[in-house]
Amino acid sequence: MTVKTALITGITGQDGSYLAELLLQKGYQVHGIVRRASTFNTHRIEHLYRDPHDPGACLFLHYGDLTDGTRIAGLLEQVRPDEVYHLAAQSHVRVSFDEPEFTGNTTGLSTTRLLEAIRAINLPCRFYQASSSEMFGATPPPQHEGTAFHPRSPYGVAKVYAYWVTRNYREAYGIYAVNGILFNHESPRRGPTFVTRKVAMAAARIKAGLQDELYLGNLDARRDWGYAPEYVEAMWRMLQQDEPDDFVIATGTSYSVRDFVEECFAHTGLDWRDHVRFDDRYLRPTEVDDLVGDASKAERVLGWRPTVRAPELARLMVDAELNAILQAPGPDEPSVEPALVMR
Ligand code: NDP
Ligand code: GDR
Repeated sequence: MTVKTALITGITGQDGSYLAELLLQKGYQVHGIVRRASTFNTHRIEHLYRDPHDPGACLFLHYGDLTDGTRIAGLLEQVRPDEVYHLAAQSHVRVSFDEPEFTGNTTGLSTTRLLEAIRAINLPCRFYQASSSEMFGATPPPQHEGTAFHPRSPYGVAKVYAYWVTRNYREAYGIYAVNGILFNHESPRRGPTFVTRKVAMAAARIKAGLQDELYLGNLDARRDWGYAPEYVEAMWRMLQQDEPDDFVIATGTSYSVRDFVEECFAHTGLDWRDHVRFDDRYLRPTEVDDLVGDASKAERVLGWRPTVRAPELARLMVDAELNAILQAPGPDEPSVEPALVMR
């Protein structure tokens, strides 16, 4: 049996780490692109790593940055993957208002860099684009594959560009390129500045007596929150179809930020109103008010169905934070991690 090879951009992120786990379980050889940082950024995939000299090693990491087209093309040529999962991005919506040009370059133009390299070297691979419900923005729910886009942030605008360039390379050059239009999905590995993780961490820390207050912005926004490990399964299924197509992935339910906060605090036996304060720094110049995805096409074609919804998600994220506090290293124990990309 031939071993399939996958290349993941953004392997050090939330989704990249779960996807790497899934593909390794399925017997893939997995290559990941990691950007060089002055601190270690590989903590989410450390548990998957084996020394590359080990004959059983199936995970290989390469330095690279989305803004460096020459390097991206060189890596595609070197690795020659069967499947490319393009997950890397400046993925924070609020930050995209502060860094709109950088966000356009990384979140938008990087998709063209990858697709153009695939076209130029005539690589017969399948390509997954991490598209987002943020593309729907101001268009009222429920949102599905045919819903008009009305992005409300530089991030959303960049994702619309990447969506269309993915479709264009599919139509123009026959590349097997798909858009997964994923609604918010969370986990204990979520970045700590996204609202779900920020709230789960704070609820646990307040319970443990490590902090007292939590500052948040708009509590009225509504999101369709799912569980990240289930969403990476959908990414993989999209690349196993006979024909390339685009799919919405969502739970079909919506909760407000306030609902999520209430669930997290109630799970620890606290009243959120005693601890949550408002800070307008967390507001966005334009907000996305209400997202509810209709994933019926994914259920019909991919056989994909979510099982975890926001209340359960809130509880499992708070439990993970409480466990992390219990297991935190003592003052004399080392807390450094190894660097995984060796050069
Ligand atoms: P994360 O923010 O957790 O991960 C982003 C990844 O991109 C990290 O590995 C990061 O590296 C990498 N990255 C950022 N900039 C660069 C760069 N210039 N060069 C190379 N790598 C870079 O995102 P998620 O895992 O949550 O999301 C994955 C993708 O899916 C993103 O494109 C996101 O926009 C999109 N998406 C996410 C949704 C969600 O709810 N999570 C929903 C819909 C779409 P580092 O670790 O060094 O920071
Ligand atoms: P979002 O996620 O913008 O939907 O993008 P985020 O968790 O940042 O915000 C969700 C909602 O919560 C409100 N909010 C706050 N948000 C943050 N981050 N911090 C706060 O203190 C706070 N207070 C209130 C926000 O205003 C917003 O309405 C995520 C990212 O993963 C994108 O990459 C992805 O494409 C979309 O989900 C789908």
